[in-house]
Amino acid sequence: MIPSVFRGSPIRDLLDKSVAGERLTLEDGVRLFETDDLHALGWVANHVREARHGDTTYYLKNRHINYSNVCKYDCMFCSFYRSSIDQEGAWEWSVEQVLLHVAPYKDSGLREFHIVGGVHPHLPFSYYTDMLRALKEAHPGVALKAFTAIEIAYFAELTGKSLREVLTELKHAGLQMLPGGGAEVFADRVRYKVCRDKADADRWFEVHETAHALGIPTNATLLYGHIETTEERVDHILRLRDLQDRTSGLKSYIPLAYHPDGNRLQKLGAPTGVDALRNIAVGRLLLDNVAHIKAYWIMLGIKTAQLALSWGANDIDGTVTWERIYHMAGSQTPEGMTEERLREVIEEAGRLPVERDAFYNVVQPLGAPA
Ligand code: V47
Repeated sequence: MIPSVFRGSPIRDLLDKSVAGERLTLEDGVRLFETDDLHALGWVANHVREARHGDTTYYLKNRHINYSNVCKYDCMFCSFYRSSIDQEGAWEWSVEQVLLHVAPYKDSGLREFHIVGGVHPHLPFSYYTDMLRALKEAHPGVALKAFTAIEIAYFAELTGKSLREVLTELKHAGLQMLPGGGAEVFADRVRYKVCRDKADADRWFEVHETAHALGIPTNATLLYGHIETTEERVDHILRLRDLQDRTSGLKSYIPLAYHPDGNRLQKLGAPTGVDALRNIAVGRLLLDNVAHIKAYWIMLGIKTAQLALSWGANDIDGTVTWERIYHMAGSQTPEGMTEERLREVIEEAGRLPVERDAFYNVVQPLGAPA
Protein backbone atom coordinates (compact mmCIF):
# COMPACT_ATOMS: atom_id res chain seq x y z
CA MET A 1 0.00 0.00 0.00
CA ILE A 2 2.79 2.45 0.89
CA PRO A 3 4.88 3.09 -2.29
CA SER A 4 8.34 1.58 -1.96
CA VAL A 5 10.00 5.00 -2.17
CA PHE A 6 8.43 5.94 1.20
CA ARG A 7 9.08 2.68 3.06
CA GLY A 8 12.21 4.07 4.70
CA SER A 9 10.64 7.44 5.51
CA PRO A 10 11.17 8.86 9.02
CA ILE A 11 7.38 9.26 9.19
CA ARG A 12 6.70 5.75 7.87
CA ASP A 13 4.74 4.85 11.05
CA LEU A 14 2.49 7.89 10.50
CA LEU A 15 1.93 6.94 6.86
CA ASP A 16 0.86 3.46 8.05
CA LYS A 17 -1.48 4.89 10.69
CA SER A 18 -3.06 7.39 8.28
CA VAL A 19 -3.57 4.85 5.53
CA ALA A 20 -5.13 2.45 8.07
CA GLY A 21 -7.48 5.24 9.25
CA GLU A 22 -6.00 5.28 12.77
CA ARG A 23 -6.32 8.48 14.75
CA LEU A 24 -3.17 10.60 15.08
CA THR A 25 -1.98 12.08 18.38
CA LEU A 26 -0.56 15.48 19.32
CA GLU A 27 2.98 14.10 19.06
CA ASP A 28 2.16 12.66 15.60
CA GLY A 29 0.87 16.06 14.49
CA VAL A 30 4.05 17.79 15.65
CA ARG A 31 6.18 15.26 13.75
CA LEU A 32 4.13 15.81 10.59
CA PHE A 33 4.58 19.58 10.82
CA GLU A 34 8.32 19.18 11.40
CA THR A 35 9.23 16.35 9.05
CA ASP A 36 11.79 16.94 6.31
CA ASP A 37 10.13 14.25 4.23
CA LEU A 38 7.77 16.55 2.39
CA HIS A 39 7.10 14.10 -0.41
CA ALA A 40 5.87 11.48 2.04
CA LEU A 41 3.68 14.04 3.81
CA GLY A 42 2.16 15.23 0.54
CA TRP A 43 1.65 11.69 -0.69
CA VAL A 44 -0.22 10.50 2.38
CA ALA A 45 -2.42 13.63 2.62
CA ASN A 46 -3.31 13.22 -1.04
CA HIS A 47 -3.95 9.51 -0.53
CA VAL A 48 -6.45 10.24 2.26
CA ARG A 49 -8.04 13.02 0.16
CA GLU A 50 -8.47 10.76 -2.86
CA ALA A 51 -9.78 7.86 -0.77
CA ARG A 52 -12.53 10.16 0.47
CA HIS A 53 -13.23 12.43 -2.51
CA GLY A 54 -11.44 11.01 -5.57
CA ASP A 55 -10.66 13.89 -7.93
CA THR A 56 -13.71 15.90 -6.92
CA THR A 57 -12.93 19.50 -6.02
CA TYR A 58 -15.79 21.63 -4.80
CA TYR A 59 -16.33 25.28 -5.58
CA LEU A 60 -19.33 27.57 -5.25
CA LYS A 61 -20.73 30.77 -6.62
CA ASN A 62 -20.57 33.17 -3.73
CA ARG A 63 -20.13 36.84 -2.92
CA HIS A 64 -18.53 38.37 0.16
CA ILE A 65 -20.25 41.19 2.01
CA ASN A 66 -17.88 43.06 4.36
CA TYR A 67 -20.51 45.49 5.65
CA SER A 68 -18.07 47.52 7.78
CA ASN A 69 -14.42 47.46 8.82
CA VAL A 70 -14.96 49.61 11.92
CA CYS A 71 -14.02 47.47 14.90
CA LYS A 72 -13.80 47.71 18.69
CA TYR A 73 -10.79 45.40 18.70
CA ASP A 74 -7.32 46.06 17.37
CA CYS A 75 -5.87 42.61 16.56
CA MET A 76 -2.18 42.82 15.71
CA PHE A 77 -2.48 40.78 12.51
CA CYS A 78 -5.41 42.73 11.07
CA SER A 79 -5.04 45.27 8.23
CA PHE A 80 -8.78 45.51 7.62
CA TYR A 81 -9.65 47.17 10.93
CA ARG A 82 -10.34 50.91 11.47
CA SER A 83 -11.10 52.24 14.93
CA SER A 84 -13.76 54.71 13.77
CA ILE A 85 -15.66 55.76 10.69
CA ASP A 86 -13.63 58.99 10.61
CA GLN A 87 -10.42 57.14 9.83
CA GLU A 88 -9.14 56.96 6.27
CA GLY A 89 -10.24 53.76 4.60
CA ALA A 90 -13.16 53.13 6.99
CA TRP A 91 -16.65 52.25 5.75
CA GLU A 92 -20.00 51.14 7.11
CA TRP A 93 -22.91 50.23 4.87
CA SER A 94 -26.54 50.74 5.73
CA VAL A 95 -28.87 47.81 5.02
CA GLU A 96 -29.98 49.69 1.88
CA GLN A 97 -26.36 49.99 0.72
CA VAL A 98 -25.79 46.28 1.33
CA LEU A 99 -28.81 45.54 -0.86
CA LEU A 100 -27.56 47.89 -3.58
CA HIS A 101 -24.13 46.22 -3.61
CA VAL A 102 -25.61 42.78 -4.20
CA ALA A 103 -28.55 43.79 -6.41
CA PRO A 104 -26.68 42.81 -9.63
CA TYR A 105 -26.56 39.19 -8.39
CA LYS A 106 -30.32 38.75 -8.32
CA ASP A 107 -31.25 35.45 -10.01
CA SER A 108 -27.63 34.90 -11.06
CA GLY A 109 -27.38 31.42 -9.54
CA LEU A 110 -25.36 32.65 -6.56
CA ARG A 111 -25.39 30.11 -3.69
CA GLU A 112 -23.94 31.98 -0.72
CA PHE A 113 -23.40 35.40 0.80
CA HIS A 114 -20.37 35.32 3.11
CA ILE A 115 -21.06 38.20 5.50
CA VAL A 116 -18.49 39.42 8.04
CA GLY A 117 -17.39 42.75 9.43
CA GLY A 118 -15.50 44.32 12.28
CA VAL A 119 -17.04 44.23 15.74
CA HIS A 120 -18.80 47.53 15.26
CA PRO A 121 -18.99 49.72 18.37
CA HIS A 122 -22.30 51.47 17.63
CA LEU A 123 -24.60 49.49 15.33
CA PRO A 124 -27.63 48.03 17.16
CA PHE A 125 -28.42 44.30 17.06
CA SER A 126 -31.48 45.13 14.90
CA TYR A 127 -29.07 46.22 12.11
CA TYR A 128 -27.86 42.62 11.77
CA THR A 129 -31.28 40.97 11.90
CA ASP A 130 -32.66 43.59 9.47
CA MET A 131 -29.76 42.95 7.09
CA LEU A 132 -30.35 39.17 7.11
CA ARG A 133 -34.12 39.58 6.64
CA ALA A 134 -33.67 42.06 3.78
CA LEU A 135 -31.11 39.83 2.02
CA LYS A 136 -33.31 36.76 2.40
CA GLU A 137 -36.30 38.58 1.01
CA ALA A 138 -34.41 39.96 -1.99
CA HIS A 139 -32.34 36.79 -2.64
CA PRO A 140 -34.32 33.83 -1.28
CA GLY A 141 -32.14 31.22 -3.01
CA VAL A 142 -28.84 32.44 -1.58
CA ALA A 143 -27.64 30.90 1.71
CA LEU A 144 -26.63 33.38 4.42
CA LYS A 145 -23.29 32.40 5.99
CA ALA A 146 -22.76 35.25 8.40
CA PHE A 147 -20.83 36.58 11.40
CA THR A 148 -17.79 35.02 13.03
CA ALA A 149 -18.00 33.68 16.56
CA ILE A 150 -16.40 36.94 17.69
CA GLU A 151 -19.26 39.00 16.24
CA ILE A 152 -21.83 36.60 17.72
CA ALA A 153 -20.19 36.75 21.17
CA TYR A 154 -20.31 40.53 20.94
CA PHE A 155 -24.02 40.51 20.02
CA ALA A 156 -24.65 38.59 23.27
CA GLU A 157 -22.68 41.21 25.21
CA LEU A 158 -24.49 44.04 23.41
CA THR A 159 -28.00 42.71 24.02
CA GLY A 160 -27.48 40.99 27.39
CA LYS A 161 -28.91 37.83 25.81
CA SER A 162 -27.51 34.31 25.89
CA LEU A 163 -25.68 32.92 22.86
CA ARG A 164 -28.61 30.60 22.31
CA GLU A 165 -31.07 33.50 22.23
CA VAL A 166 -28.87 35.56 19.90
CA LEU A 167 -28.31 32.69 17.49
CA THR A 168 -32.00 31.77 17.55
CA GLU A 169 -32.98 35.34 16.65
CA LEU A 170 -30.41 35.44 13.87
CA LYS A 171 -31.63 32.08 12.60
CA HIS A 172 -35.21 33.35 12.49
CA ALA A 173 -33.94 36.36 10.53
CA GLY A 174 -32.31 34.06 7.93
CA LEU A 175 -28.89 33.00 9.26
CA GLN A 176 -28.01 29.53 7.93
CA MET A 177 -24.33 29.02 8.64
CA LEU A 178 -21.37 30.59 10.45
CA PRO A 179 -17.99 31.18 8.77
CA GLY A 180 -14.88 29.88 10.49
CA GLY A 181 -13.15 33.17 11.31
CA GLY A 182 -12.08 34.56 14.64
CA ALA A 183 -10.47 31.28 15.70
CA GLU A 184 -6.93 32.59 15.10
CA VAL A 185 -4.87 30.32 17.41
CA PHE A 186 -6.71 28.98 20.46
CA ALA A 187 -3.70 28.97 22.83
CA ASP A 188 -4.11 31.65 25.55
CA ARG A 189 -0.45 32.64 25.14
CA VAL A 190 -0.96 33.59 21.49
CA ARG A 191 -4.37 35.23 21.95
CA TYR A 192 -2.98 37.33 24.79
CA LYS A 193 -0.23 38.64 22.52
CA VAL A 194 -2.09 39.17 19.25
CA CYS A 195 -5.81 39.62 20.03
CA ARG A 196 -6.27 39.89 23.77
CA ASP A 197 -9.48 41.98 23.76
CA LYS A 198 -11.76 39.69 21.85
CA ALA A 199 -13.60 36.50 22.82
CA ASP A 200 -11.26 33.77 24.06
CA ALA A 201 -11.03 30.21 22.79
CA ASP A 202 -13.63 28.84 25.22
CA ARG A 203 -16.15 31.44 24.05
CA TRP A 204 -15.36 30.66 20.38
CA PHE A 205 -16.16 27.01 21.08
CA GLU A 206 -19.30 27.92 23.03
CA VAL A 207 -20.59 29.88 20.02
CA HIS A 208 -19.90 27.05 17.58
CA GLU A 209 -21.26 24.36 19.88
CA THR A 210 -24.46 26.37 20.46
CA ALA A 211 -24.82 26.94 16.72
CA HIS A 212 -24.45 23.21 16.07
CA ALA A 213 -27.07 22.42 18.73
CA LEU A 214 -29.45 24.77 16.89
CA GLY A 215 -28.80 23.04 13.57
CA ILE A 216 -26.55 25.80 12.22
CA PRO A 217 -23.41 24.30 10.66
CA THR A 218 -20.11 26.17 10.86
CA ASN A 219 -16.59 26.24 9.45
CA ALA A 220 -13.33 26.56 11.37
CA THR A 221 -10.01 28.25 10.65
CA LEU A 222 -6.46 28.48 12.00
CA LEU A 223 -4.42 31.64 11.40
CA TYR A 224 -0.86 30.31 11.02
CA GLY A 225 2.55 31.74 10.26
CA HIS A 226 3.04 34.42 12.95
CA ILE A 227 4.04 33.77 16.58
CA GLU A 228 2.47 30.35 17.19
CA THR A 229 4.54 27.24 17.96
CA THR A 230 4.09 23.90 16.24
CA GLU A 231 2.52 22.46 19.41
CA GLU A 232 0.03 25.34 19.49
CA ARG A 233 -0.98 24.64 15.89
CA VAL A 234 -1.55 20.97 16.63
CA ASP A 235 -3.39 21.70 19.89
CA HIS A 236 -5.67 24.06 17.92
CA ILE A 237 -6.50 21.43 15.31
CA LEU A 238 -7.10 18.73 17.93
CA ARG A 239 -9.50 20.99 19.82
CA LEU A 240 -11.47 21.30 16.59
CA ARG A 241 -11.39 17.51 16.21
CA ASP A 242 -12.82 17.16 19.74
CA LEU A 243 -15.60 19.64 18.90
CA GLN A 244 -16.44 17.66 15.79
CA ASP A 245 -16.55 14.41 17.79
CA ARG A 246 -19.13 16.04 20.06
CA THR A 247 -21.33 17.77 17.45
CA SER A 248 -20.50 16.82 13.81
CA GLY A 249 -21.37 20.43 12.98
CA LEU A 250 -18.15 21.48 11.22
CA LYS A 251 -18.43 21.54 7.44
CA SER A 252 -14.90 22.56 6.54
CA TYR A 253 -11.49 23.45 7.93
CA ILE A 254 -9.55 26.34 6.40
CA PRO A 255 -5.94 27.00 7.43
CA LEU A 256 -5.31 30.72 6.83
CA ALA A 257 -1.78 31.97 6.02
CA TYR A 258 -0.82 35.17 7.84
CA HIS A 259 -0.51 38.17 5.44
CA PRO A 260 1.89 40.86 6.66
CA ASP A 261 1.11 44.09 4.76
CA GLY A 262 -0.27 46.99 6.76
CA ASN A 263 -0.55 45.45 10.21
CA ARG A 264 1.46 45.42 13.41
CA LEU A 265 3.08 41.99 12.88
CA GLN A 266 4.47 43.07 9.51
CA LYS A 267 8.10 42.49 10.49
CA LEU A 268 7.44 38.75 10.80
CA GLY A 269 6.92 38.40 7.04
CA ALA A 270 4.68 35.86 5.34
CA PRO A 271 4.82 32.08 5.82
CA THR A 272 6.31 30.09 2.93
CA GLY A 273 4.47 28.14 0.27
CA VAL A 274 5.83 24.96 1.83
CA ASP A 275 4.27 25.92 5.16
CA ALA A 276 0.98 26.52 3.36
CA LEU A 277 1.06 23.01 1.90
CA ARG A 278 2.08 21.48 5.25
CA ASN A 279 -0.89 23.15 6.92
CA ILE A 280 -3.31 21.77 4.36
CA ALA A 281 -1.78 18.29 4.64
CA VAL A 282 -1.63 18.14 8.43
CA GLY A 283 -5.19 19.50 8.66
CA ARG A 284 -6.36 16.70 6.38
CA LEU A 285 -4.53 14.01 8.38
CA LEU A 286 -5.42 15.16 11.91
CA LEU A 287 -9.04 16.07 11.16
CA ASP A 288 -10.20 12.59 10.29
CA ASN A 289 -13.77 13.63 11.16
CA VAL A 290 -14.02 16.81 9.03
CA ALA A 291 -14.95 16.02 5.45
CA HIS A 292 -13.75 19.14 3.68
CA ILE A 293 -10.38 20.88 3.73
CA LYS A 294 -10.47 24.21 1.96
CA ALA A 295 -7.66 25.78 -0.08
CA TYR A 296 -9.01 29.34 0.02
CA TRP A 297 -7.49 30.64 -3.23
CA ILE A 298 -7.80 34.33 -2.25
CA MET A 299 -5.47 33.67 0.68
CA LEU A 300 -3.12 31.06 -0.85
CA GLY A 301 -2.84 32.60 -4.30
CA ILE A 302 -4.08 30.68 -7.31
CA LYS A 303 -0.90 28.66 -7.95
CA THR A 304 -0.46 27.46 -4.36
CA ALA A 305 -4.17 26.69 -4.17
CA GLN A 306 -3.76 24.48 -7.25
CA LEU A 307 -0.91 22.58 -5.56
CA ALA A 308 -2.94 22.28 -2.35
CA LEU A 309 -5.51 20.24 -4.29
CA SER A 310 -2.87 17.46 -4.36
CA TRP A 311 -1.88 17.98 -0.72
CA GLY A 312 -5.16 17.13 0.97
CA ALA A 313 -7.56 19.94 -0.01
CA ASN A 314 -10.81 19.08 -1.80
CA ASP A 315 -12.41 22.54 -1.90
CA ILE A 316 -11.22 25.86 -3.32
CA ASP A 317 -14.00 28.16 -1.99
CA GLY A 318 -15.78 30.33 -4.54
CA THR A 319 -16.06 33.17 -6.99
CA VAL A 320 -15.93 35.58 -3.99
CA THR A 321 -16.27 38.74 -6.15
CA TRP A 322 -15.28 41.40 -3.61
CA GLU A 323 -12.77 40.61 -0.86
CA ARG A 324 -11.20 43.07 1.56
CA ILE A 325 -9.59 41.27 4.54
CA TYR A 326 -6.76 39.71 2.49
CA HIS A 327 -6.45 42.46 -0.10
CA MET A 328 -5.90 45.07 2.60
CA ALA A 329 -3.17 42.75 3.96
CA GLY A 330 -1.30 42.39 0.67
CA SER A 331 -2.99 39.57 -1.27
CA GLN A 332 -1.99 39.79 -4.95
CA THR A 333 -4.85 37.63 -6.24
CA PRO A 334 -7.79 39.10 -8.12
CA GLU A 335 -10.67 40.00 -5.76
CA GLY A 336 -12.93 37.55 -7.52
CA MET A 337 -12.99 34.95 -10.30
CA THR A 338 -15.59 33.95 -12.84
CA GLU A 339 -17.05 30.48 -12.53
CA GLU A 340 -15.42 29.53 -15.86
CA ARG A 341 -11.96 30.55 -14.66
CA LEU A 342 -12.44 28.82 -11.31
CA ARG A 343 -13.32 25.57 -13.10
CA GLU A 344 -10.25 25.97 -15.33
CA VAL A 345 -8.02 26.53 -12.30
CA ILE A 346 -9.28 23.24 -10.83
CA GLU A 347 -8.92 21.38 -14.13
CA GLU A 348 -5.38 22.72 -14.68
CA ALA A 349 -4.55 21.08 -11.34
CA GLY A 350 -5.77 17.73 -12.70
CA ARG A 351 -8.96 17.71 -10.64
CA LEU A 352 -12.67 17.56 -11.35
CA PRO A 353 -14.62 20.75 -10.60
CA VAL A 354 -17.99 20.15 -8.94
CA GLU A 355 -20.28 23.02 -8.05
CA ARG A 356 -21.68 22.89 -4.53
CA ASP A 357 -23.98 24.99 -2.41
CA ALA A 358 -23.02 26.45 0.99
CA PHE A 359 -23.76 23.10 2.69
CA TYR A 360 -21.79 20.93 0.25
CA ASN A 361 -24.83 19.66 -1.62
CA VAL A 362 -23.85 19.14 -5.25
CA VAL A 363 -25.54 21.60 -7.61
CA GLN A 364 -26.78 19.76 -10.67
CA PRO A 365 -26.15 21.62 -13.93
CA LEU A 366 -29.33 22.83 -15.62
CA GLY A 367 -30.77 20.07 -17.76
CA ALA A 368 -28.84 17.28 -15.97
CA PRO A 369 -30.81 14.17 -15.05
CA ALA A 370 -31.99 14.36 -11.41
O1 V47 B 1 -10.61 35.58 11.51
C1 V47 B 1 -7.32 38.62 9.35
C2 V47 B 1 -7.98 36.19 9.24
C3 V47 B 1 -10.15 35.63 9.13
C4 V47 B 1 -5.38 38.50 8.43
O2 V47 B 1 -15.68 30.07 6.72
C5 V47 B 1 -5.95 37.25 8.43
O3 V47 B 1 -15.72 29.71 4.59
C6 V47 B 1 -4.12 36.40 7.39
O4 V47 B 1 -12.38 33.39 8.45
N1 V47 B 1 -3.50 37.59 7.37
C7 V47 B 1 -11.42 35.92 8.37
N2 V47 B 1 -5.34 36.20 7.91
C8 V47 B 1 -11.51 35.08 7.09
C9 V47 B 1 -12.20 33.77 7.33
C10 V47 B 1 -12.67 32.95 6.20
C11 V47 B 1 -12.16 33.13 4.93
C12 V47 B 1 -12.64 32.35 3.89
C13 V47 B 1 -13.63 31.42 4.09
C14 V47 B 1 -14.14 31.26 5.37
C15 V47 B 1 -15.25 30.29 5.59
C16 V47 B 1 -13.66 32.01 6.44
O5 V47 B 1 -9.08 36.17 8.39
C17 V47 B 1 -9.98 36.24 10.49
C18 V47 B 1 -8.48 36.13 10.67
O6 V47 B 1 -8.14 34.88 11.18
N3 V47 B 1 -7.13 37.35 9.01
N4 V47 B 1 -6.25 39.36 8.99
C19 V47 B 1 -4.07 38.67 7.88
N5 V47 B 1 -3.43 39.83 7.88
